[in-house]
Amino acid sequence: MHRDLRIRDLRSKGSAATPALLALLITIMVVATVYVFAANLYPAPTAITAIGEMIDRQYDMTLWVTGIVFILSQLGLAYAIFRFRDRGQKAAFTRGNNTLEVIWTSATIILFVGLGLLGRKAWGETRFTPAEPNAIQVEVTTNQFAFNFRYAGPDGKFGRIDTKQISASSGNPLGLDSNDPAGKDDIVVPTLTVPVNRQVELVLHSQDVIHNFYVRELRLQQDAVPGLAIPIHFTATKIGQYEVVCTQLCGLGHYHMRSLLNVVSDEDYAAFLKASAQ
Ligand SMILES: [Cu+2]
Repeated sequence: MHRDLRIRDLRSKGSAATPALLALLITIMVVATVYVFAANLYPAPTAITAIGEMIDRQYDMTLWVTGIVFILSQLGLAYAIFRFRDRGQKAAFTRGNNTLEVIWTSATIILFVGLGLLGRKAWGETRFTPAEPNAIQVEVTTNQFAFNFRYAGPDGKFGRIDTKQISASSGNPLGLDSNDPAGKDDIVVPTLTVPVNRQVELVLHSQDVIHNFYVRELRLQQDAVPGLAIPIHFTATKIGQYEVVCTQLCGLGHYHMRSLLNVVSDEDYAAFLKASAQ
């Protein structure tokens, strides 16, 4: 009995300083993270499609939900670190709490499945809904390290491609078959020009490795894969010039694989087609 008491007295009571410091650091990290998002330090460029706005709303909703969970869980962690610090007490064994396990597992499932269901429209509109029949067709061909955009020209028909005739140095980067009259009026340009408020369907190709077509303002990003013709569509609602970038690390020149999207008025689009057809 006498010996036990002595041992208890000698046992370390622990220090409040270390857990207090860790709890404070976690709280500062939470405040700093919330500030970065709340102050909107790095705002995304304004979306120029209706689907882009839908995606932004979905993104905001996801950020709110995950933000609240992040704040509560991190502050809870800070509280637990300080509250249950070593005070020299005997450690208690616990097998956990099944009710709590069920509650937070179910809550996580409901949140993630719920967000997925809410976001399905924005996703499905570009991926599973085919383009309107009267959408403007543009073929996008990527290679190391450039984009080429092909319009069907006045006849409305894309000419045949003969891969043996691909020769960027002689002005035929896509390999338009010189024997196919439908290809004679095809327009091949390094930048994409589209009219405002008209649906545009792009069909993505790659001549070598996997590239990507990404325009931030369209909130549209799609890989171009060799051997595949991948359709995507969009309707830009704001005239302007936007950057097209490749977001796949496609080789040494990847960093300068970029082009431009010009969203123009109907008149300017007609003028562009006319000027390019010559
Ligand atoms: Cu690329």
